[in-house]
Amino acid sequence: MALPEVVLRTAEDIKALRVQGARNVAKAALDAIIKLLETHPSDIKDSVVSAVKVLAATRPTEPALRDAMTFVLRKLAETEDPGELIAAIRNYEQEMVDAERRIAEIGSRKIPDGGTVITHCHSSTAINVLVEAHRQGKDFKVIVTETRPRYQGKLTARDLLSAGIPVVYVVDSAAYFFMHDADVYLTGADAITSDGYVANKIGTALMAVAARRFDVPYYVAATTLKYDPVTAAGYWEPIEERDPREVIDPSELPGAEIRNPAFDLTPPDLVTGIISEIGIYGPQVFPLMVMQHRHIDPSLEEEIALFRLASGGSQDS
Ligand code: RUB
Repeated sequence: MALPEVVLRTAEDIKALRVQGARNVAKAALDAIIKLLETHPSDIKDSVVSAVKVLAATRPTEPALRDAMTFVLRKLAETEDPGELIAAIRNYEQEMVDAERRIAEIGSRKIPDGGTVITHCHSSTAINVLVEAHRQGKDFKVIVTETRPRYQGKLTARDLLSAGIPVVYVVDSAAYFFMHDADVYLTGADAITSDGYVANKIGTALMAVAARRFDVPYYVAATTLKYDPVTAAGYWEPIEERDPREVIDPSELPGAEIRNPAFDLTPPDLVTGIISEIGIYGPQVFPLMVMQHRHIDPSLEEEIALFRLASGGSQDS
């Protein structure tokens, strides 16, 4: 069936990074489903399932997006009443907001008054932590890396400046140079695997290595939705490889292979703690806490089904 404009437009916006950051991506997908239910309230089953397939496949390294879409499918199995579905989705979105608020509260305690924080990319969750620490009257500055190739660091710098937080904006390759000025390295996360690896914007792991070199603690601000349950079933966290033209016009380097991985995986031994809505835990303990907190069925049937759908079965050989 032909999908309504709102779903296709949202999928395009996510793919083109006009909507970016794991939380924003999951919310945009849920909002598109709400719009679909509002505008096409009859015979919803096929249209919602098709929308979920398209939206879940927009960005592969996003368990929060997949969790949101799994939630929609689970609710759809319970009710096909558009009003009830919309209410359930709004409730899920509110839980995401509440989780980020709790993370901001917990994480703000790790921001040193009079200190310096260094961050990478654009994470709503990490920014909330910094804004909350500032709201409490803590005085600190944030070193923000520009985050090539798409310069998400500019978004972070703008958000922090508009909250009144001093920003030092630097190129990615200056991260080592500035790391020894930092008291804390703080980022968000796209995915956390069952063995404690943290997927976040490319360059995050390199900065974690630098942080370790200077004994700077590395905290990851992430809701429990970032835990990727399918990794416990042996699937690899997929790493999205984007269009090489984001890096350089290939005609400038004829013959060169140009690669553009969007994320890297920081190993657990470089992560001090994951700041989540259920508390701060080491990356090895975090998966267990999430499984308990979210009552995830260890068979992972629904999660694996959507993962296979979203990834086009790329790991099923
Ligand atoms: C964004 C990114 C963010 C995480 C977490 O990458 O790496 O750190 O998505 O964001 P991209 P949040 O710009 O490629 O989406 O904390 O907002 O969920």
